[in-house]
Amino acid sequence: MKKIMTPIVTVIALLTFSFAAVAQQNPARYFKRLDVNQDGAVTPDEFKAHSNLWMDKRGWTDEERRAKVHLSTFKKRDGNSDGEISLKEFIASS
Ligand SMILES: [Ca+2]
Ligand SMILES: [Ca+2]
Repeated sequence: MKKIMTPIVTVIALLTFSFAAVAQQNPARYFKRLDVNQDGAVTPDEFKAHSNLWMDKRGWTDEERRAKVHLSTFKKRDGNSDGEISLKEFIASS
C-alpha cells in the first residue's frame, strides 16, 4: 500500500500546486472557468472536466488513478463537504 500511496501523494501535491499557481493569479476568474453553468458552485462533474484535461495532457490512462486523484483533489477544495466548491472555498484552498 505504501508503494502505491507515495506516487499518488506526489501527484496530488503536483496537481494542487498547478491549480494553486494558476488560481493565485486570479482565483475568481479561474473559478468562473471551472463553474461551467455559472451557478456559483463547482460540482464534481464540472471539476472533473478540468481534472480530465489536466490528466489527458499528462497521458494518464489508468482510470482508477484518475478517479482517486480527482476525488481527493475535489475533497480538499470542498471545505464544508457539501459536495460543491463555492468561490469562498475555492479561494480559501488556493
Ligand atoms: Ca456550477
Ligand atoms: Ca462546499
